[in-house]
Amino acid sequence: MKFRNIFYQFIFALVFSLSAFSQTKPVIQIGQVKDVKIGKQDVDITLDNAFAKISVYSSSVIRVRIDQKVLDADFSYAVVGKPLDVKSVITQNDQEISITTDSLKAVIQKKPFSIAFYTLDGKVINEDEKGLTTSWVSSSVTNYKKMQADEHFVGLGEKTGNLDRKGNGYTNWNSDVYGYAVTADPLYSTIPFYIGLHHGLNYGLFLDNTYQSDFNFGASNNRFSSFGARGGELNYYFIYHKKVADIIRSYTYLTGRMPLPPMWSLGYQQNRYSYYPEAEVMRIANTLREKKIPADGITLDIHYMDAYKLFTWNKDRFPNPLKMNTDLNKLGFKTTVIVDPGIKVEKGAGAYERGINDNIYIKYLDGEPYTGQVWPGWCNFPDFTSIKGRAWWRNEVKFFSASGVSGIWNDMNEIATWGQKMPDNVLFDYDGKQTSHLQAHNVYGLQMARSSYEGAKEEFKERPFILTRSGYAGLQRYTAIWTGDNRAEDDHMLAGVRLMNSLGLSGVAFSGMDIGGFTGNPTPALYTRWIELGAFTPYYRNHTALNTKSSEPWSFGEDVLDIARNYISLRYQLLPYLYSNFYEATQSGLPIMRSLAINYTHDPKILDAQFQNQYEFGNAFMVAPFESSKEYGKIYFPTGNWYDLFTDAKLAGNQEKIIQLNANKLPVFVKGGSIIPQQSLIQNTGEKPTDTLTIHIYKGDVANSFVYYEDDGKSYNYEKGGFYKRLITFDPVKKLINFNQVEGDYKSQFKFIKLAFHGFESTSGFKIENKKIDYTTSKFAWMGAANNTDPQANPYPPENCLIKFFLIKNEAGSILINY
Ligand code: NBV
Repeated sequence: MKFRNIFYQFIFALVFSLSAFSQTKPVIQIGQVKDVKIGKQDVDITLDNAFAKISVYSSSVIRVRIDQKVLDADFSYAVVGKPLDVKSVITQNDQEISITTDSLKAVIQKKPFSIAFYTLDGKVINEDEKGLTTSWVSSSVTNYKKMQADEHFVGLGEKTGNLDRKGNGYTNWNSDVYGYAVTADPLYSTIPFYIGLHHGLNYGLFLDNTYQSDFNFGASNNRFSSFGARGGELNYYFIYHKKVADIIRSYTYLTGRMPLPPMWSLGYQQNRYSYYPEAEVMRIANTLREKKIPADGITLDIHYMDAYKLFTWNKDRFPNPLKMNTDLNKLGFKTTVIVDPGIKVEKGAGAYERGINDNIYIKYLDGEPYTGQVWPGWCNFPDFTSIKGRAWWRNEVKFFSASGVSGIWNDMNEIATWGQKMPDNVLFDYDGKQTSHLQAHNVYGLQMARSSYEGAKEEFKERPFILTRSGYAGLQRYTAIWTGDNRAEDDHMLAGVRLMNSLGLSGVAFSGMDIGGFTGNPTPALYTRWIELGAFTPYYRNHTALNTKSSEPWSFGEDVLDIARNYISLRYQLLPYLYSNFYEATQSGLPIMRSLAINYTHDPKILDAQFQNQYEFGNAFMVAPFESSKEYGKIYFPTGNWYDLFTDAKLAGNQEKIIQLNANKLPVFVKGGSIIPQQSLIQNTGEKPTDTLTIHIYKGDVANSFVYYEDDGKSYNYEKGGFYKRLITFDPVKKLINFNQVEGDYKSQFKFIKLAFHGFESTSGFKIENKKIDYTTSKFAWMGAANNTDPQANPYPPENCLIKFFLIKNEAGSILINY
């Protein structure tokens, strides 16, 4: 029976594709529904000109697959989440098929085929443009959606431009774009996932297709938004939730979430192209320590290699890498090294020969490995889309563990070669489904980063840090990403913020940009602004190109150094807050840098270009970045109540306010209701803070909570219960603060909790479980006050900032405080 079905399907497909070939029509429409097979959670549909499968993945996620031929076996480099067994009611009549879950309804019109998604109370969330629906032009497939009244779009990964993508079109084809313009497209990575907003509704749409893909959000048209790819299936996931945060949660359910990073990777990283020889690396590390600039990472760029050959050290520059890295470790630094995919073609050379022996390079049809030119000269490239290619690379990674390296930085993995024109006809294994460069290009970087991650996980003693330039949807499972070769210009600093916010909306929580700019030289003012801002980004790395001036924090004079030190110090004090936020990202996929589109989605002001660079850092801080040249800046305060981080000045929500800008003060505000843990200043994450954790509580009007998370920051013990986690809630209506019971068996490094209350002028009588306790009022200097040498450059401690605080024991059981 099954065989007969397959046979008929095959004949049908054959006749159909022959007829498609003979058609001379320039555009082939999907046509009408001819046959429907309803399963428990899915529907198979045969159409005039295509085959489709619609399946329920969860009550909020519906997957649509459409192809001109019978659908291939399911395969994805991005999606790891399996469909959940959920209630779905599927019915049909002559006109339509309807699929209803607990949270949405999909209606498929039969003549012609089109899909619409509705809320359960009948509002249109998203619908095919009925005249255009789905069509093919040669092998390119495109789905056209009706542009809803006042519809806006955010996300789509590493994309330049405005937060609101309406009126623009974008292409996904991973590209090496040295010193790119702030309007350039495409850049290095492909994440074909966006979020649509209209009428108070929001949905996510993820096109899982690795060919070049194109998105049109009403660019030169007012009829539709569209998405499509140059080949392969139209394979998309439609996600509907009431909150954008839940859309990100579902999207990262599908594409996976980041693993817990090592704590050191949240510290400050010092980098340049390139630090060498060893003496220079040690000079940089020692200077950071001497100048009391907290730091955890040193990064080695391509000059550490012997003639740029992968898996080698230049022995003149680095005679004993293991010793150097061990010495760095003793100073509290971890070493990250760059890797490129190109393996130099050189008879007798170790890595090259091992690659030939294991037959892992990408090839042409005639069996000759593809040869392209990069740093070392002519190179072959491992096929990271093959099991054996990845296994080979994982084994090569032993070279780094043997040299005491802690992080791997994957560069040039778009693939970048001189000339930038890699031939279409190079073949890739694509995990047993051999394909051409056209389909494999956009996942090459992802698979390289994956191989580095898996190799490092096997070989390194502790959690590795992986960084990549190129990637595809799902990259967060293996790696952090940085935004490549930006320029030392104000608009690049701001564009970088939007790039990272967009990455965050697209499932990537761990991102960074070259602080100070890669090409060119920043003015001291720009450098100052950038290094301040960097403290409020997930990956905090200063980097600059080969022929630029020095860019270490001490290179721009004493005033800049003081400010840089203050903000880096502030970052280190906020690590308990930051690490808890990273933990949250591992659980929910929510980013660290949060575009205001996440929490204030339907407030039209947040999409206004004058406020689009504002973002939240976790749930507590709102950062408002401005060009370094500006003297005044207009900030929008969304609903709620806000505090100036440095003065505790109160600011009402729902207002625009012009503030004076000051070189030594990044505009950062705290949301009323926030709960922020802070530790004492340390110089690197290997150093122990004092035994007291300060928890700042800002008076607000609505209840809030914070999941505090702590573990050893380096091992995998947390997987076996080696963590310390507790929910802290603050309910201003009930006037209650509750430290819930601790979960996990890790012993917190903090014995005491110092509660610091902001904005509570009129309170009195704090009680812990009926036991009245005293509290003191004090001038409480936090944030790098220890280094407050130059009051001109340093706004701390804040003047007029009276914070009431008291100290309690950090007990495992729940602690209830009322006032
Ligand atoms: O390896 C050198 C650089 C690196 O510093 C940079 O961060 C990468 O984006 N790399 C590109 C190679 C090309 C530089 C012109």
